[in-house]
Amino acid sequence: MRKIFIIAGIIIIIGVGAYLIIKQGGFQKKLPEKSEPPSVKIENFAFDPQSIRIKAGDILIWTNYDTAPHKILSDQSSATYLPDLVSDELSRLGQYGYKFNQPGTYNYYCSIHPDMKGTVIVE
Ligand SMILES: [Cu+2]
Repeated sequence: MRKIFIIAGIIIIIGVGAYLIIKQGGFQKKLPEKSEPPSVKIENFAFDPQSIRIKAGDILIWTNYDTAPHKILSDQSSATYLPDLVSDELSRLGQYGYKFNQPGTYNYYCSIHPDMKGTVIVE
């Protein structure tokens, strides 16, 4: 008879312990945050965000959501002109990626619509 109480006690303790662990999310392994590459949307003839902050070594991805084509070009009049930052004409859903290696502030624009301007701040 005594054995039954001991076994019942053990079962209750295990049950309560398991409940507390589950409640605290002990069994839910937190997945590391997905590190999506930084990205800029081209939409309605504008860069969104217009100014983006990234880390040195990051690859920034531009995606064109307009039906009109856009072409990304580094600002030649800027002290931080990047001669190799130049995309093809991006058609709808076309993408361009550029790896920023050096910290600094980089201005770019769309060579088809020069009023479209954007800034990349590399930290
Ligand atoms: Cu454009």
